[in-house]
Amino acid sequence: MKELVRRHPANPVITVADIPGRANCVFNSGAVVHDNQIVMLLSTWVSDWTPQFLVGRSDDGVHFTVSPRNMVHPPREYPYVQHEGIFDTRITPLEGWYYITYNVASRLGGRIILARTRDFTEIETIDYITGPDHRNCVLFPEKIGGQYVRLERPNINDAGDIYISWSPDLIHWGRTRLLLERNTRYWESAKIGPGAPPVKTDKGWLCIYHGCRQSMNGFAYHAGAFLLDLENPGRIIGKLRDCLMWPQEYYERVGNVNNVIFPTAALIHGDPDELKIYYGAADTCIGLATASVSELVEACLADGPLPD
Ligand code: BMA
Repeated sequence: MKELVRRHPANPVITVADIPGRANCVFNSGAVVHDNQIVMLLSTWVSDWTPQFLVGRSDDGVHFTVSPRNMVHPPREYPYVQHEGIFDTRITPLEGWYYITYNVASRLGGRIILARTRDFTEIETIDYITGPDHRNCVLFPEKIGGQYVRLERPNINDAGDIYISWSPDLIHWGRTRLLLERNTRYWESAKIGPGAPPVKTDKGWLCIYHGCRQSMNGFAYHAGAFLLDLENPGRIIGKLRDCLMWPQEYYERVGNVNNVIFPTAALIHGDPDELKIYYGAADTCIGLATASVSELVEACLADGPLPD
């Protein structure tokens, strides 16, 4: 397969050196375009392994300035334990807000919280929007058929498949259906989950997700892509057979958790055919890869709804 993505030569674009103070890692962080800048809600663990969410801003999508102010405090209710963490921020622009979802880990299982902001100066926590045990959740950037829509990964025995759910108000979710099962290909045989919030294209919703294979040394995380029908996003109309990316570079292969490429944002900023894919690398730093939107869409369609 032709390479559909190109890693940015400045990778990794964000490391702990960009975090004010002392941090162990910065990874798997959601991002959006706001005021013509790329704004990222950086998921970082400071030196005693306490999680913090910091705002990073960039004019070019490559060089980020990071504020030292922690934007989110973990909930006191639900048996939250600081060393288990809050992480995996995802951001969706929707109806004038930036809606943020993130994972709250707990010995009783992870849950997803919904929060929102207008401009990243303050973040308002709304509520839990899943029970346990859920790991990743991304919102679509508009209502479809009068309902809000999300993709999610229930975490069952540390495995996962991708489900789609619907809501009238972003709080109450239902009509949950299986969208894509793990193990359609070997690179995604152990678990899959949503990555970046879906991107609207003229041919469908382009979704960049993660898929894992289990090796003798643990999971290896890859990035993949599929395309959903615009009016009925519960229908896959194209899916790449191959993964888009797998851990190849040193910073993707070696870190706090080795062999992790975890896509978290797919943004159009400037060139309308260029997708900027941000991803956590080895649970330690953040990489950027670019791809042509039209090439990705055509490649998904060419491989068909489900691979042979
Ligand atoms: C997943 C999430 C990710 C992380 C990955 C590998 O379950 O927690 O944030 O990148 O594990 O550790």
